[in-house]
Amino acid sequence: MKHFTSIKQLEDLGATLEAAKYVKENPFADQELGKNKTLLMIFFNSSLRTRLSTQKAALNLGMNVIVLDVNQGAWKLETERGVIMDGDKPEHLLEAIPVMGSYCDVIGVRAFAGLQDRDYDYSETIINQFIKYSGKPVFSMEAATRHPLQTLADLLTIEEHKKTAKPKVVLTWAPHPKALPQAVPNSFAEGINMTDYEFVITHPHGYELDPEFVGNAKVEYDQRKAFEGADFIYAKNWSAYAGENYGKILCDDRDWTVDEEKMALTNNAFFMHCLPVRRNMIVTDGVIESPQSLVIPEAANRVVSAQTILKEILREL
Ligand code: AN0
Ligand code: CP
Repeated sequence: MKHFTSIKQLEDLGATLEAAKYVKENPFADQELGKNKTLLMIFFNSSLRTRLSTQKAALNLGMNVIVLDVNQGAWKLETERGVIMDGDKPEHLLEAIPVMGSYCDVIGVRAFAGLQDRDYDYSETIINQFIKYSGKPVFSMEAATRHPLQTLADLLTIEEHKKTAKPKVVLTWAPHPKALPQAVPNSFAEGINMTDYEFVITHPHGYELDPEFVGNAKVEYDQRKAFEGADFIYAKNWSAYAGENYGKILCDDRDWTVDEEKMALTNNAFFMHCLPVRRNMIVTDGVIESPQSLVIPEAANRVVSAQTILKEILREL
């Protein structure tokens, strides 16, 4: 594997999940693989889990790790080509990228959608520039449209907890005070559509995701109806994708918070969320603290997903 920006790049999802299970049971089996190799992790946005779990995964593989927070301590970077740089940004990404590439063997990039310009975000301008100009393998630590390391951890978590071969998985929109990208729900939908699980997406009118990611999922606008018989509830907020409303919050519908009453409609479903989560907006204290909540093992699986992908990348260096 050269670059990893989408779960769809996995040739055989089943084989990758098996590889992930091996990594989980044998975290230090490949310590020679990353010896004298350097991972550079570049953050344009904040992170807790991705930062720590990817670093831990690289250390498990014997790699050295450098972390750069672009907005704290580095020169402010211009990202648009053709701009006359007379403003507050002293350096262009087009120099910074090959320079950063010269200091490492593998690059991880976190660059969220700006939510201002859909075409700019959905063409993945920033991570694609890293792929084009760094000369090194690049993987996404959440880019504008996808969060594939999260998705791989989510798929592994479902695989580990499912009680039937084809569980009913429900992706539900939930309220949040700030506009958030569609990357996590897009990527989750992309991943679930690679399985044969029953898949339902539920959200208020206006929050339809890009049809490319929705695929054959059933879209149900009645959240309670969607929850009926569900085995997994995957909650996430996202801002609007469609047309003029791109990046906007259309409603602050607190009726969509995942609570005990709605979970009672499910088949004793597990609750999942990628974190960070706003309690009593997205999900009640009672649901996230219940025995059915998988948020902690799901986050722990982020080490496993990062290590599985890094291993693949290192093998081809
Ligand atoms: C981000 C998002 O929704 O994309 C990161 C989630 C992993 N969440 C926030 O900014 C709160
Ligand atoms: N789930 C996730 O990616 O969390 P962070 O934003 O804390 O990295």
